[in-house]
Amino acid sequence: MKPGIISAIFDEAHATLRNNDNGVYIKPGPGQYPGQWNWDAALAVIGLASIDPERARNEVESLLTGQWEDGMVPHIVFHDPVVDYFPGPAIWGSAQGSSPIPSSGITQPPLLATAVRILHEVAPSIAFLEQVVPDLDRWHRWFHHWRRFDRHGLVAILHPWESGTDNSPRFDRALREINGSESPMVRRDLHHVSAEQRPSDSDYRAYLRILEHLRDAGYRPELDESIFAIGDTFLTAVLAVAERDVGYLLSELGQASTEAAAREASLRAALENAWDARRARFVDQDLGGSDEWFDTITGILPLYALPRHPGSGVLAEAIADPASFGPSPEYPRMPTSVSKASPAFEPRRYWRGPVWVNINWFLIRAFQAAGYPDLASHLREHTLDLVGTQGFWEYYDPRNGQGLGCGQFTWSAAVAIDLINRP
Ligand code: 9WN
Repeated sequence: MKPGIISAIFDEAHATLRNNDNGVYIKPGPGQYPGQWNWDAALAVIGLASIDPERARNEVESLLTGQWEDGMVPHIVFHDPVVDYFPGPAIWGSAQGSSPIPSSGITQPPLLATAVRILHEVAPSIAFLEQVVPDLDRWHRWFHHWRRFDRHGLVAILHPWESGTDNSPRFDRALREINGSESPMVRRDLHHVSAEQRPSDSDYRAYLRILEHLRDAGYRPELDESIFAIGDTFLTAVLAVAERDVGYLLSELGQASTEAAAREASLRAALENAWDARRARFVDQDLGGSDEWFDTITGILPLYALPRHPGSGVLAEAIADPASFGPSPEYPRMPTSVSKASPAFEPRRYWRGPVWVNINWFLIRAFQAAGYPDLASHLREHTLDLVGTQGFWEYYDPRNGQGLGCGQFTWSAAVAIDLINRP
């Protein structure tokens, strides 16, 4: 890619982050997402690390202002009193609970410690680490306390929104068994994006029912009280790497990191156990007891935490395979979020087929660590070409690269900056 094109992408990306920045937090996108989302903020920090470390530090601090007393860092922190988003703070009802400011009552993939490590490596600040590392460590402990129902198993999510990959087909079985909520529901997302690119109404009714159920249980139900519980390979992999990184950050502070190392080892062991040799994928643990399975990108992503896994070769092949996740004449953009061979594949619907560049970031880092430099650098070039030709969208149609969902999207810009500055 020519240096002129790279520098144009970089400038546009930086401008996008500035435009979405309201001074307190960086919105995921201009209209649709009026709050601070958890893993979006972490990706923004990764993008800003090398260009505006002070702003990146403030983003971390902002997100942590929403940390609950028990350690959970919520998936949305509502910094603004009036929010044009459904479900907003009144529905979550968490302002009266153990949250210091209005927030959702669930969490999201814990990428923040990794983001803080990347930031620290570029722009070290021990004073900043002293301030935030204990909170990151507390959040990680929260996962082990509340979400390792089976000490040897994967980290459980209790709502599809916790996965970050909301309407992925991997949740279809569980959602089918949930009676949708009949509470008033305003699909504000559809004011911004066409319905065919978003989760369905019946998905939303189920999301709302699970929310209500969790809210009634004070957001801390026992496993047998949960109407939705999935051991999530992807979130487990993100946490395993984040445990490594919090261990590193603790050691920068001269503190013992043995507990973080033990937690990391136990998560890695759970991921090893989640490898399904027959399917050649990492497979979620459906705590509702079903083995319905779809071939989704999250079956490959745990390589990010286990780069030396013997399955790495098969996973690399699947990413490049035109019949599954790789580019084909009809679908030249890659990788699709669901295999094209899967009956669940829908090229334009959210987490059921489109290309997501935040996912590409995890894959690039995974294949670099796993010793597939050609694949990693192809994915990197392909991703930069996608954002360079189409702009920074939330997700992309694999048939023609058309941008879908929300435009001017923060994490797509942040990923581009990181891929440029840390190739
Ligand atoms: C619900 C903000 C978030 C991302 C998620 C993505 C989407 C929200 C929504 O947007 O979810 O949390 O309203 O659809 O699925 O990964 O963090 O960008």
